[in-house]
Amino acid sequence: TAEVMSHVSAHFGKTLEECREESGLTAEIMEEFKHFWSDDFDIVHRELGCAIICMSNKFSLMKDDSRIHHVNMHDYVKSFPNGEVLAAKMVELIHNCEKKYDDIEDDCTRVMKSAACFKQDAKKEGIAPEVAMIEAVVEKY
Ligand code: B8M
Repeated sequence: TAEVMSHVSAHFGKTLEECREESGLTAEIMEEFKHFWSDDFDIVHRELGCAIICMSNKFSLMKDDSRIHHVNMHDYVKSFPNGEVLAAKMVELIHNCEKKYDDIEDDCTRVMKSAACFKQDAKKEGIAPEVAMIEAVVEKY
């Protein structure tokens, strides 16, 4: 659900600052991770893909090939309140998007494209959080 996704996003987003320098993601491109979900935010910068890889690695959510680690991702989502209702769906949506862009060799670009696809599909499924929902839970983490 969007509620669970707001918790996952709030927690995951805490690692953005640690990853800014190595990913080259400037505050101009993305100020805070919650904006990922904003309708006004376009996922078009390769640097965001680099940042998501760096952030995922803080929780071992990706394998060495920068593709999602299905078991770790499932467990991570499940660790949030009511997470079990979102875990399988989230892994399925991300994996489906990864497959679409599997031919892109550059890891950062492929992850950025997959993330844009995931955002779009999560919206379609009604599990995308509003930015305000993330703001409401961000202080819990
Ligand atoms: C690794 C995802 C962590 C979940 C945080 C919540 C939303 C953020 C979205 C990132 C999209 C993940 C796409 C990863 C594609 C991997 O090939």
